[in-house]
Order: sequence, then structure tokens, then C-alpha cells
Amino acid sequence: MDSATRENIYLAAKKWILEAGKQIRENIDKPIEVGSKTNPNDLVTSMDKNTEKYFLEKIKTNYPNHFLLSEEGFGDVLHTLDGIVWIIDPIDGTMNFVQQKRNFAISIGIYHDGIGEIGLIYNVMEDVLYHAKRGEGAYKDEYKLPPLNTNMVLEESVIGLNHLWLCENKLVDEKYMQKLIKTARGSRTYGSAALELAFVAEGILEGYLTMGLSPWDFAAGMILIEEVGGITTNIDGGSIDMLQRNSVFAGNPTVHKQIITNFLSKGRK
Ligand code: 2AM
Ligand code: CA
Ligand code: CA
Ligand code: CA
Repeated sequence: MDSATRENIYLAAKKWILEAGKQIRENIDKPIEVGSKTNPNDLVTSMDKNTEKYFLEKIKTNYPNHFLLSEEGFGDVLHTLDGIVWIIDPIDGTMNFVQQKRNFAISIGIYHDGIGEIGLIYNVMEDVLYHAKRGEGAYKDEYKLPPLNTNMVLEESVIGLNHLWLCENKLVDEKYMQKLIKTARGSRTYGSAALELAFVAEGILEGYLTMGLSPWDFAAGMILIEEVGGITTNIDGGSIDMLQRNSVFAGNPTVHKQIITNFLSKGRK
């Protein structure tokens, strides 16, 4: 993708994400229809669906050749990432949207033939936009995020993860996860994968570890993290499949290596 094309698409995506976020903010206290999907805690609302439809309409009108891969099912059914694909989560952190009214995001990753070109993560209630274009660095609003500190160690790190990692689970022996938590300086659970990936890019989390995420959860975050020298893999250190559900482990490269070597590979079931 040439830089003029990238700039044109970036400006449109930025305008639409800010507008969609504004709509959500303005309606945050209105009653909302809440349903559940795969289990009673897997929530979806009319706002998730309407926001996705908003992007669908904007993309198909302005860029009829582009594709949309998105969570709520209004996008395209894709078997490849050929062409230009917008990978969108209309609300990442729906439970936070419903019950906390904060700490949720809109996430947009734009890929060309499988290469991440543009990433946008909008922290809606704080009105903070994380954004990146491939090769041009990552930003938090107007502020350019510095490269991650490669001298960082786990003992001084804050790690983002869901507490279910500390319960019996199918992926990693919980004893090793408990050791990991005790070795780290601290741990946090924000409940929005996209925001937690943005926080890794910002350098306020040294790692973020999840059992299973879909492309719309990580497509934008991976681009931001790449731009600051971070790394995103599955929990075995292998590459992420952009069309499937994956375990995801993003982090500062030094701390990422330390965690894989000393905890994940040892405790892996
Ligand atoms: P979501 O809010 O868009 O569904 C914490 O729940 C994080 O994991 C959120 O980013 C959430 O995204 C994501 N997630 C992925 N799959 C999920 C599922 N089946 N149920 C709940 N959250 C899920
Ligand atoms: Ca969901
Ligand atoms: Ca999500
Ligand atoms: Ca979602």
C-alpha cells in the first residue's frame, strides 16, 4: 500500500471511529437491550450491533472494494486476507460497557494482503485515541509513543491478565501462573483486550496474556505494538493466525522472552 492511499484510509477511519465513539458516549446512560451469545457472561447489545452496522455502511459506501471482518456478523465471511480488510470490534469490553460504563474501546485494524497497515484503538469514555500507521510509529492522541524499554525485567513489570489464569485451566498449570504473578511487580485486569494491547504499546503494561481472542480483538493492537518494538505471539511464542481464534501473549520483547522461558513453556499442559 502506498503512503498516500494509507493516509486517505487512515483519515477516514479516524473520522468514523471518533464519530462512532461520540454516539456511544452520548447514549451511555440510556437504557439498552442486552443479550448473551455463547454463555450468559458473553454479552452483546444493540449498541455493539448498531456500531458495527455504522462502519459497514461507511466502508461499503466509500470503499466498495474493501472487506470487513467483524464480531457481530454484519461483515464479510472471509477465508483469506487478500485485498484490503478492515478488522473491527465495534465494542471491545462489552461487559465493561454494560456494567462499568468505562474501559471499553472500538478497535480497527486495516490489513492489505495480510500486512497490518493501520491500527486504531479508541478508549471511548476517556476520549483517547491510540493510532499507528505501519513504519510511522504509534501515537496516543498527538503524543508519539517511545520504543519499549528493552532493559525491563519481569520483577519490575505490571502484567495484564484475566484472573481465570490462576484457576485450574486447560492451557498452563496454574502453579506456574501463580509463580509468574508473584514474580511480577503487579498484575491488572481491565476487561478490554484492545485497551490492554494499547497499554502494552504505551509501555504501562509489560505484558498481556489471554487464553483465546479473535482477530477483531487483536488486529489493531498488534500493529501498535509492532511500531514500538513489542512482540505479539500465541502463548507458545508462535505466530498468530489472523483469521482464527488464538491464545495471545503480547509484550515488551525482553519480558516476553523471560515469561515464555521461565513460566509458560514450563507450565504448558
Ligand atoms: P468483547 O467484549 O468484544 O466480547 C474480556 O472479556 C475481553 O475478552 C474483551 O476484550 C472481550 O471482547 C474478549 N472476549 C473474547 N471472547 C470472549 C467471549 N467469548 N466472552 C467474553 N469476552 C470475550
Ligand atoms: Ca463479544
Ligand atoms: Ca472483543
Ligand atoms: Ca466486541
